[in-house]
Amino acid sequence: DGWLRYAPLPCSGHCHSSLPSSIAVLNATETSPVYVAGTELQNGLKGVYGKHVKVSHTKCKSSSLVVGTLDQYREHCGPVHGVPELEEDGFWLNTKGKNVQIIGQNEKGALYGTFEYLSMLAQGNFTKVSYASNPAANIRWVNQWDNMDGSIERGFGGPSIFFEKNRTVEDLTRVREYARLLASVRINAVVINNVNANPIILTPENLDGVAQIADVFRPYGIQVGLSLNFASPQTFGGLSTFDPLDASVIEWWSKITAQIYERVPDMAGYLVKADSEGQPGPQTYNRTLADAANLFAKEVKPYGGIVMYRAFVYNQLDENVWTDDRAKAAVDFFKKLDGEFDDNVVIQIKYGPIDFQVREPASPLFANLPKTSMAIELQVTQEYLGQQSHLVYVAPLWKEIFDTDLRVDHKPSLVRDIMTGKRFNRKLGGSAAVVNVGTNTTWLGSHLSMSNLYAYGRLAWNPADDAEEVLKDWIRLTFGLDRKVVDTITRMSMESWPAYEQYSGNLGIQTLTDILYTHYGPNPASQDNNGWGQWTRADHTSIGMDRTVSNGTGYSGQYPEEVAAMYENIETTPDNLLLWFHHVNYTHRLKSGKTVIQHFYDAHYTGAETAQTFLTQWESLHGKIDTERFNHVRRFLDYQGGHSIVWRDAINDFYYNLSGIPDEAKRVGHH
Ligand code: GCW
Repeated sequence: DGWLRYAPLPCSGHCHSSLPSSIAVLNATETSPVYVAGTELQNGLKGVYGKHVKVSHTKCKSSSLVVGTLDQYREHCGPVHGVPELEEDGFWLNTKGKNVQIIGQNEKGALYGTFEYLSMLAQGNFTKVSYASNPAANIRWVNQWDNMDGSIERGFGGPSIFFEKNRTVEDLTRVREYARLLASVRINAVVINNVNANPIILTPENLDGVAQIADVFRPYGIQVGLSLNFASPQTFGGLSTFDPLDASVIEWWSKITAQIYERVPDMAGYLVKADSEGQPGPQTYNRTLADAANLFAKEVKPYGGIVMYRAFVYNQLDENVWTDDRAKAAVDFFKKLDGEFDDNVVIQIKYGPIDFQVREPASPLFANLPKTSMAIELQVTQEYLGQQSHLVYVAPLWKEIFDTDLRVDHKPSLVRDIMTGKRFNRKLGGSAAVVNVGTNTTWLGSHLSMSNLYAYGRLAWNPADDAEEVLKDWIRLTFGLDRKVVDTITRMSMESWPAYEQYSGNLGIQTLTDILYTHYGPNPASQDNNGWGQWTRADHTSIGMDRTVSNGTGYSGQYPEEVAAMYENIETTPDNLLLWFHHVNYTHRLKSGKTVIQHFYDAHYTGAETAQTFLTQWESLHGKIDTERFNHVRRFLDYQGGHSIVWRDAINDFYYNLSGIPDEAKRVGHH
């Protein structure tokens, strides 16, 4: 149930009389989101306050709560008063009047409003409110990297809930539960198969299965999308080519698209990873990435679908070349194509230019596509961030990216306003997060990681929301209202990303985790001497990537003037991105006055110390959390405390051995 547990709360004071006793649901069709809203209300009120409420479909006037769309309201209940203009998927929640009104611009909106109301009640909040809430963006997607054999790439919560043995699964119970969770945080589409896509998703049997999955998601207002393998016409369709401009290829994709939409008339669209990490793409035929994106865009357009085309395109590089830089790849590939993408193409851009690292500057691509729709790509699954074995609340990281001002044309240009489409007046925009839930009962593999999924949904709806406030809602819904529980989990969570950064990759070194195989645990040597381009360029005397225009890779020049100037100059580059932009001696002094190497040593101690407090903080909650969850979380935090020491010593020893510079506090090399 995640945060939708509807755990019992005591009903005190006017509680019972403030709760609705009868509900009018303005749509009697069982598969409609408004109907689902009614069921959810019934279950919620029963679960939280033990109150049984009757549901009717027409008795508008005599019910104490009405849920429906604006149109349904007018039809069944008469004119609506005081509701401001609602945007697509928006809702109006009014608990001030005689009866509670939950009115959506559409059915989805009504369901979202219902979950909002239930979230208040489940947090014991009886404040009288009346307000409208509208989404900041229309793309609020999640991606699952589920393989057809049931494994999940970078998934840490067990096998797929969608696929097994190259087929879609029969029992869709978990799919329905996932739909419920996602709808409650206003996610409106899910791509169910891995971006490293297997063409057999397109067999008739599997498309029938996709249709069944879509049927389960639909009542929750969630559309299904599919990842495509660019070479499918050849490897799966038997054509001699997959050239995106070849007539037979275009016809093949038309047929496939028609077969899909016949089964899933509201399919959200396609997600495409091409010319990336060995995936086939248009470059095989010297076609542009826009040729590829537009091929699919034209196919899904008549059905109202969109194409999410991933910006994650880069080549293997040579570290001996000082100016080679993977961080430059996205702008190099895409900037020149700005304006050439069809209007239902959205470029899906990872938040930073490399790959979900613990610290990256915002991708400069956001500043370079004013005539193209964009969405940001985030990860809920903690691929590089401890893989759910470490507590890392990631929302504060996302917020730093959202709030970065890229100063395009010397005007305020927050990433959040670019990605939502606001800054450049694009109709489409928003976000996609790689979630990778599995069949594990905790969904992601660990209870505390669910704060990231919850926060993702909340911030997809409103990226201006506060990460800590969102977290507190999640804690209350998940673990109850006890003050100490809320304060403790808040503190641990808010400390977690900074701590993880301190012991796994500080000063903008991006990450020191193993990048070659597992993406887990310390391996500072793995960054260099290979073609992946996640280099630290560490040697005996110095470290960091010189990404300046004057002396380095030129990456800083991909940002608009003001931002470029800030990063170009070592004096104005923030310490937490120093080694991202500059190559310096270990003895270089930071703004704090410390040398780089001493900061490394100290930060690894501080980060590990903080991580070691998580267990004791958690243990102070003994008796306040059910034994099962208490022990499950306890085991992870115990492990994290130990692993943070492994991290600390592995990294500190590595740089001590490399630089030969002693630790002023005489810890490193002496333990
Ligand atoms: O982060 C890297 C991962 C790959 C992933 C790729 C991508 C799905 O290591 O596992 O492939 O990024 O985002 O496409």
